[in-house]
Amino acid sequence: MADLTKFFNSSVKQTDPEVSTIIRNEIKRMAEGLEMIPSENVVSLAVLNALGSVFTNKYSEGYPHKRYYGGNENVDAVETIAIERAKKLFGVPHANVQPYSGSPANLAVYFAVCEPGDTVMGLNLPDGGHLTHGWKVNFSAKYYKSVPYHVKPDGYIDLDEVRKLAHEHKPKLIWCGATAYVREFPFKELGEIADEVNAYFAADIAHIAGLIAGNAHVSPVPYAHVITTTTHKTLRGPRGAMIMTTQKGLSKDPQLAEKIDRAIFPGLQGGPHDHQTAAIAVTLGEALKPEFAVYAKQIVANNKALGKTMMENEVKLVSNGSDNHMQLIDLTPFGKGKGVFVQEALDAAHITVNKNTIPADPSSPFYPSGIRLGTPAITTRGMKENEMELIGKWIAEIVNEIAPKYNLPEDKTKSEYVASVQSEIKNNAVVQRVKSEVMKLCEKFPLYTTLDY
Ligand code: DSN
Repeated sequence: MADLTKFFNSSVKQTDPEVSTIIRNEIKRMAEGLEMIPSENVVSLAVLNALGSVFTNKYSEGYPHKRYYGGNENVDAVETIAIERAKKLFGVPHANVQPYSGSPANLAVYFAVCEPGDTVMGLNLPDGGHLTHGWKVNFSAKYYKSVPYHVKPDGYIDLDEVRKLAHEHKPKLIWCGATAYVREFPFKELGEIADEVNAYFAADIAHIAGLIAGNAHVSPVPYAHVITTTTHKTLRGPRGAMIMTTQKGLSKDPQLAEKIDRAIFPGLQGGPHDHQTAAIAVTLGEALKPEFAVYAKQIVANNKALGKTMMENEVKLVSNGSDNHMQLIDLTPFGKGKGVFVQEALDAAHITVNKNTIPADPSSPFYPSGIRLGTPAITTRGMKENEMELIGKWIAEIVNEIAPKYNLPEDKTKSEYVASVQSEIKNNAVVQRVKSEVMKLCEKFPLYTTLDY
């Protein structure tokens, strides 16, 4: 293995061998495996450098040129660059780059436009929606009245249901966005429904921000009032988030951008993470370059090739395919709650995915009946359609080998049963063979090609 630790880890190695070893192990895990969790990516060395910069030492409550602390001239400069680049990249009049991550960004939207008890609508979590869009255990359903909408059996958002529920419940806020949705989001149609009932329309583009930036997915900017996104998924930046207010949002409420800013600080957060802001600025600079659009389109092309190969090899996909960067494998033809076994087997073969609910899942979120996977990180490593065919076949082999073999007990012994079959799954001959093929492929596509190591 190339010794990436020389670049990433030399100071830690000198002072803290224990943590250094763990970092080294994580570099090895990433380098020798296919990262296919669709919300993850591989950031550039420039982003890593900015994230590991001295900006982590600084406090800077407030916004550029309006701070509560001294010594912020460089923080002002870098935050201003991040804001201007976000505005340019997405074509919006206002951006806030301070949210610590996606959930706080979404919380800030509620804080800005709703009062506790107001009605809100979002995609139901088991149908692919996000916790913060009104799932029952989250603040978004504890402090607001949540009316979830669903997808149809074909995997597309049920717009007739959304319209019916919106007219019946008159929500203050309607969310569009998801963690597990494979079709293009109907921003225009949902924006029209929100307008019919005078609701705010918020597009949470966390998963697809990079696709939108690279013109590989329709943009919500003409239709939404406010847009939230994380910066670490397809956008390929550090962990972090942004909230953008659109011209439509400012027309509905000229104070909206100010309300969003005040919701983040002083409403919810303290000092911004300036090292994160610097890394977001670098990320947005990268996303503004023409090669980023090539990357974004390749993510989608790779995902289509992957889906096609899996389907040709007897793997059932939710919605029979995908428009974006992710696929959802439906394991119900093998029984219910099989996601845990297939995740375990793919992990052992160095293909990292996550078990996930599928629409109308007959099992539960902890023991779901699906697998979520996608192409952002492996596309960053330079893989193309030919590699997707190989990977799709390997995944299909493992699904067809493992899913029929193991059945989750109905009673409370589920976790004991899963633990008892772990080592058998890991040592399965198909899993072991795929693992060695995956490792050979990974050698051809190093994690960091620009590094001289
Ligand atoms: N955890 C993120 C994801 O994996 O999609 C959503 O918050």
